[in-house]
Amino acid sequence: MLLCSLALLGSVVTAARAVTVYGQIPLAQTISADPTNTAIVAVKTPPAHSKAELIPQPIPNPPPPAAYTLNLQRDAAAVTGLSVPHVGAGFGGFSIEMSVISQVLGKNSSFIPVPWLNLMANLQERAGSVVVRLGGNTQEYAKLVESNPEPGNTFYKDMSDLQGTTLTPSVHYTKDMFYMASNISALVNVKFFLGIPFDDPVNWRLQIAENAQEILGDNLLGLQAGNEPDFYQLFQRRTVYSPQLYTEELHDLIAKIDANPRIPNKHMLLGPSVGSSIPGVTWTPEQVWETGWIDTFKDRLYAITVEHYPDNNCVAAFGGDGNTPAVIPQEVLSRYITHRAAVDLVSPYQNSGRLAAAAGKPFIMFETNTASCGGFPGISDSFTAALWGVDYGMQMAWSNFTHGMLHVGGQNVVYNPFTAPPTNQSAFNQWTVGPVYYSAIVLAEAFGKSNTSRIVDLWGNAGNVHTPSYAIYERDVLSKVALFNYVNDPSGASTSQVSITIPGGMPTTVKVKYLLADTLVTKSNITWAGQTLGNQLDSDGRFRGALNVTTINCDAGTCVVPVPAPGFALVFLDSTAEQVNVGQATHTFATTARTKAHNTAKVDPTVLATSNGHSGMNRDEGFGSTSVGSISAAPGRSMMLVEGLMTLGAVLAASAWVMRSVFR
Ligand SMILES: *[C@@H]1O[C@H](CO)[C@@H](O)[C@H](O)[C@H]1NC(C)=O
Ligand SMILES: *[C@@H]1O[C@H](CO)[C@@H](O)[C@H](O)[C@H]1NC(C)=O
Ligand SMILES: *[C@@H]1O[C@H](CO)[C@@H](O)[C@H](O)[C@H]1NC(C)=O
Ligand SMILES: *[C@@H]1O[C@H](CO)[C@@H](O)[C@H](O)[C@H]1NC(C)=O
Ligand SMILES: *[C@@H]1O[C@H](CO)[C@@H](O)[C@H](O)[C@H]1NC(C)=O
Ligand SMILES: *[C@@H]1O[C@H](CO)[C@@H](O)[C@H](O)[C@H]1NC(C)=O
Ligand SMILES: CC(=O)N[C@H]1CO[C@H](CO)[C@@H](O)[C@@H]1O
Repeated sequence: MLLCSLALLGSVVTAARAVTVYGQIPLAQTISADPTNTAIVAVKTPPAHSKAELIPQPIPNPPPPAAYTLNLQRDAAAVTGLSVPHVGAGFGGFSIEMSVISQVLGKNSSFIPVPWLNLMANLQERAGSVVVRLGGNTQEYAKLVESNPEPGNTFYKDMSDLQGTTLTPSVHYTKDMFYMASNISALVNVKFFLGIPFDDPVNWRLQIAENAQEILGDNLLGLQAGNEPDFYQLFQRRTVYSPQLYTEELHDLIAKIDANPRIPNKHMLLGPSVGSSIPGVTWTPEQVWETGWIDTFKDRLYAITVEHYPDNNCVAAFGGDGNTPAVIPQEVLSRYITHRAAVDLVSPYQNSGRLAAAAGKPFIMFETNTASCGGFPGISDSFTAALWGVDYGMQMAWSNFTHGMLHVGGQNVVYNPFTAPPTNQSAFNQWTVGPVYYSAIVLAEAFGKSNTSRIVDLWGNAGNVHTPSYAIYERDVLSKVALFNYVNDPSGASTSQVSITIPGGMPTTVKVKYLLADTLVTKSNITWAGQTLGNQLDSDGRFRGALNVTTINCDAGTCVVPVPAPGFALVFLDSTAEQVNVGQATHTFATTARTKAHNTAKVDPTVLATSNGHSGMNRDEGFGSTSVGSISAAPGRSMMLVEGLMTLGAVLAASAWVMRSVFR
C-alpha cells in the first residue's frame, strides 16, 4: 500500500517534471505591456489574494451564556498550572521555507523589503525581538555555492539537480544569504535559526554552520539537526530509519562539529523536529524521548523542537490518488472557531513541554499554520485564522512551548502571515498582511518584554468552547486577561459581558485592546486597537488609523468587559503598562523618508529604500524569484505542483495519500 502511494507520487512528479517552472510569479498574472503603467491586470487571482468568503457558522445552539464571571487571583502563588515564564522575543515567530526566501526577503543582501522590516519592527517594539527560521524541507538539499548563474542573485533553484523521492530541486545559495540575515538583524532585532542539511550523513555539509556562526554571531540562535526525520524513511531519504538511527547520526554530526574549529559554538542544535503526522508511521515525540534523547543531547541543544499542522489541503492543492476527496473549507470551518482546536492541537505535546521545562530548554513549535499544503482558502486568510492563531499561541504558551513559528510560503498559499507582491508589480506598499500576523502582534503584547509572563487557561464560562479565556501573570501578579468570542452574530445579542473580579478588588479602571472584524469569515478590515495593516496588496507593513484603547470603569471591585461576537479582548489591569500605548512602532522604515532610522544601519539606505520602491522591483531581472527562464504554457496546476514539491507541501501532500493507504 505504502509503495503504491509512493509510486503514485513518483508518477505525478514525473508528469510534472516536463513543466518548466521557476519563481511563482508571472504564473497567474499579466502585466501591462506599457512599462510606465505598472498596474496589475489580474487574469487569475493568485490564491494569496483571493477575495472569496465562506459562509459564517450559525450561532451555536445552545449559545454560550453571554454574561459570565471570572473570579481570579491577584497573586501567582495562589494559582496552579501556570506556564513557565516567557522569556525574550515575541511568542510568535516565522518559519520561511528555504525555496521562497528570495520571494519574501528579496534577491540579495542589498535588497531587504521595507514592508518586512516594518512588520518586524512592530513585533520588536512589543516583544523586544523576533525569531525567524530560514529552512524547511528544502534545507536538506541546499548547497552553498560560490556564485549563481545570475549575478546578484543569492538564491537559485537547480532544476537539473532533482533530489529524493519528491524530485525537489536543490536550492543553491551564496554566502550572501548570511549577510542578508545579518543585515536584517542590524536593522531590526531579528534572531535566526538555520538548518544543517541531513541528506548525506556521511559527508556532512557543515558550511551553513560555519558561515552562520561567523557572520551572524549572536544573531544566530540555533541550528536545526534534521527536519522531520520521522519522514526520512517514508520518503526514501534513508532505507531504514528509527529514533535510534537518528540518535546515532546525531552523535556522528556532533563529533564532526567538535572536530571543526570553524564551528566554535558546539551547543546550539535543535531537534528532533518530528512532524508526527501519521500515527504508527512517523514518530511521536515520546518515541524519541524513549531513547534517552533529551538527557543524551541536552548539553548540545539550544532548544527542543517539534512541527505540526492540524490539517492539510494537499489534495486540493496538488491532486491526490484519485480516491481521496479534497477537503472542502466550508465543511471544516467550524473546527477552527472553537477552543477545542487549540486544546486538541497542543495536548499531545504537554508531556514534552514538561520534559523540556525540566531540562531547562526552550520548547519550540518550529513550523505550523492553519493547514499544510498552503492552508484553506476562506479560513487561513480570514478573521477566523486571526482568532485561532491567538488561542493556539496562548494554548502553546500555557503548555510550556516557548515559541510557535508560523510557516511562510509563496504567493500560491493562503496561510501566510505576510505575502510579498508579485515579482514585477510596482509595490513597496502592496504587501498583503495575513490574519495570523495579527495573532503574532497580540501574543507579543500579551507576553510583553518583562521575561516574567506566565499564562494559564481559565476555562471560564463553565468551560464553554466558544468563549475561551486566559490569565497572564507578570512579575508574579495578574497583569492581563485574554477573552475570546468565537460566535458570529452581527445582531450584537451574542456580545459577551465578562465580569472580572479579584480578591481585594480590581483597579478602578482597566484598559482594553480589541482584535475585531465585521465577521469571522471576512478577509478585510481586521483591526487591532482600532488600527489596521491594510487589505490585500495594500500594506507597507505599518499600522494605520488612530490607536483606540478602550477604558472600562470598574464598579464595586468588578470590571465588566464586553467582547463582541466575533472578537477578542486583551484586558490590561495596569493602565500604565508599556504595551497599552503601543500602536505603530516608532521605528519605521519608509521609502519616502530615507534617512529615518537608517543612521546606524550598515545597509546603504538609498539602495534599501529604492529596493522596494518603483525602481527596485526589477522588471526584467526576475527579482524575487529564485530562478530564471520561461514559464511554459502548462496549466497553472502543474506549476503549483512543482512549486509545492519544492517545499514542505510535498511531504504533507504525500503523507495525505499515504495516510489514506495505510488506513484504508
Ligand atoms: C529579557 O530577556 C532577553 C533575552 O534573554 C534580554 O535581552 C532582555 O534584556 C531581558 N529583559 C529583561 C527586562 O530582563
Ligand atoms: C544585488 O542586486 C543588485 C541588482 O542586481 C546589484 O546591483 C547588487 O550588487 C547586488 N548585491 C549583492 C550583495 O550581490
Ligand atoms: C509547564 O511547566 C510548569 C513548570 O515546570 C509546570 O508546573 C506546568 O504544569 C507545565 N504546564 C503544563 C500544561 O504541563
Ligand atoms: C473596510 O473599511 C473601509 C473604511 O472604513 C470601507 O470603506 C470598506 O468598505 C471596508 N471594506 C469591507 C470589505 O468591509
Ligand atoms: C474604539 O473602540 C470601541 C470598542 O470597539 C468602539 O466602541 C469605539 O467606537 C471606538 N472609537 C473610535 C473613535 O473608533
Ligand atoms: C514581468 O516578468 C516577466 C517574467 O520575468 C516578464 O516576462 C515580463 O515582461 C515582466 N513585465 C514587465 C512589465 O516588466
Ligand atoms: C551588518 C552586516 O552584516 N552587513 C552586511 C550587509 O551586506 C553586505 C553585503 O551586501 C555586507 O558586506 C555587510 O557586511
